[in-house]
Amino acid sequence: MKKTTKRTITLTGTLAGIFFAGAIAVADDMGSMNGMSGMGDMSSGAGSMSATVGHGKGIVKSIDHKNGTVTLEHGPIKAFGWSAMTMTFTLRHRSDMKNLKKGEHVDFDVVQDGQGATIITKIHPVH
Ligand SMILES: [Cu+2]
Repeated sequence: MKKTTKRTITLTGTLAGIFFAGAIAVADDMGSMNGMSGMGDMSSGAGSMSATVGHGKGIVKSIDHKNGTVTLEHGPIKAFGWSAMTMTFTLRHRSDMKNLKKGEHVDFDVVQDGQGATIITKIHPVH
């Protein structure tokens, strides 16, 4: 009789312990899930910023083969809220330069690297 009571108490204690541990584990999971979703929001926000691609049309003003840049007089680029202006872009692919000539009309895609540089990822003459 005494033995049985003792075992029952021990068993109950163990079950309570498991349940308690389980409850903590669930709480931990929820905490980490919240943390992850928060980080996910942050990283997706930063990712979408750097992944924003602007589309523009312009005229080639000059090409700098040494530095791999091209200066364009370009129209508005809606994705970045830019108005028309003349500016210099870095070409992601230097091989694009050989398709460009001064005075030529071009279509281009541009991204910002987050460090002040504007990089043309695609550019081709419009005929
Ligand atoms: Cu510009």
